[in-house]
Parts: sequence; C-alpha cells; structure tokens
Amino acid sequence: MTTTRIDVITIFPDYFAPLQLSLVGKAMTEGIIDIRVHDLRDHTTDRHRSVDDTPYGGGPGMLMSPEPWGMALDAVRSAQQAPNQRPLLIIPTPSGEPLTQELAHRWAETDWLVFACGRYEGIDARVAQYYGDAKVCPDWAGVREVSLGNYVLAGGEVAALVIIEAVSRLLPGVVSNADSITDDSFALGAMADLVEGPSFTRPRTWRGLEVPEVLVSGNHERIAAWRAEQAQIRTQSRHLR
Ligand code: JCH
Repeated sequence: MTTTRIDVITIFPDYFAPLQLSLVGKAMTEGIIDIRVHDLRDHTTDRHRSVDDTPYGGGPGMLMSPEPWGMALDAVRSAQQAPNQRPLLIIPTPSGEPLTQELAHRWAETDWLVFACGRYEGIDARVAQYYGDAKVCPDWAGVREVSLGNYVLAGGEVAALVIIEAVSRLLPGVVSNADSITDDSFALGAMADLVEGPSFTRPRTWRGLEVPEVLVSGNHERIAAWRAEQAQIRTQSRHLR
C-alpha cells in the first residue's frame, strides 16, 4: 500500500483543521493519506508578507502575485524525498472544469496532489500556465483548474476540502468494503445521469409516515424495480438529464 500525498498551499492553514476529523482524519492516522498544509505567506520576501496586487488592465478587486506561488510550489516539489514522483497541481477556480465523480476516481489513483488555494479574485494566470507546461516543468504531472459549480466562493479552501474528501473516501481501506462496491459498480456509471431515490430505516412508522410496503416485502426483484422507478422519478423532478 502506497500513501497518497496531499500538499495544500493557502493563506488560511486553519481552514484545514476539520481534516483531522472523521473519515479523512482516520485515513491520516492509518497512514493511507499524508496531508501537509503550508502557509503561502512563509514564501513572501517583503516586510508585510503581502501576496496580492492590483490587476493589469484595471478592474475590481485584487489578484494573487505569482512570486510567492512559485516559491511555495517549488519548495513543496523539492521537499519530497522520492524524486521520481510527479505532483499533479489542482487549482480551484470558478472558471475551471466541473468536479465529477470520475475526476475524484482518477485523482484517487494519483499518488501526489498539490492544491493551490487562491483568495481575492484568484491567482495570476501565469502560475497555471507555468506549472502546466511540461517543457518548463517536467517534474510536475500537470495542472487542473477545477470548479465545484457555478457559484462564487470566497477562496479555494472550501473547494480543496471538498475535493480532498471526495478523493479520500475512494482510497482503499478508507470506507467499508460494502460501501466501495456500491460506489464502483453503481456511482461511476449511473451518477452522471441518475440520482438515487429515497431510503428508509427503522421505525416502520414515524410521526404517521410509513416505510413503503415493498421495502419490507422481502421480494428483492420488486425492491430493485421500485428503487429503479424512484430513481427515475427523483432524477426527472430535479431537472437532471
Ligand atoms: C475563488 C473569487 C471573484 C474568484 C478566489 C480564489 C470555486 N466553484 C467555485 N466557486 N468559487 C470558487 C473559487 C475558487 C478559488 C478562488 N476566489 C474568489 C471571487 C472572482 O471573480 C472572477 C473569482 C473562488
């Protein structure tokens, strides 16, 4: 078993405290993942430890300067003992490729992920350009600019947390075997165009509401057919497909 290495660069390292909890925290304790969080400001050179500047061409807000990012990313890359490993740089941004379960599966197969979490209005575009150029950066596996959806967050930290959680639960040994079988045979193929219907546990009657009779019938063919039908109904009512 090879440990998945994840580096996170941010001006808010405290954002990543919840990674110690629950599923991801346990995976770290067990050595399945190794997450290191770095403060971008440790890679500034000026007295005020500044990381932002005004955008060329004008416009509202500030951008993150490329210099601290270059220093921080190079430091993360060269700190790794295994020089044959190449990190994949993931940059959350509202203009990126939408995160999907397929991407989560692909990145769960990757042994080293580096997250660059921007703030303000994002990071100077040359950072993605530079680390994505295999001619200039042959010791990197490339750059992926990723979006969680069409809404604007205050920075890349929450997006990185979401991606880390989606990837971590796919690593061998993180969730129970029964769960991972469901995920592999069902979620990957089906999730793109079908959501699950409702599910129920005890008690059979709760505040006057009954669990559908079919689910307690013991007839597994009827149950499967009912679930497929409910999935269709919910998928259509949510304006998917
Ligand atoms: C981010 C911001 C105004 C960016 C800074 C870095 C990702 N799906 C998703 N929504 N929002 C993000 C995201 C990721 C990284 C950063 N911001 C804030 C604010 C902008 O206008 C161009 C861009 C937001």
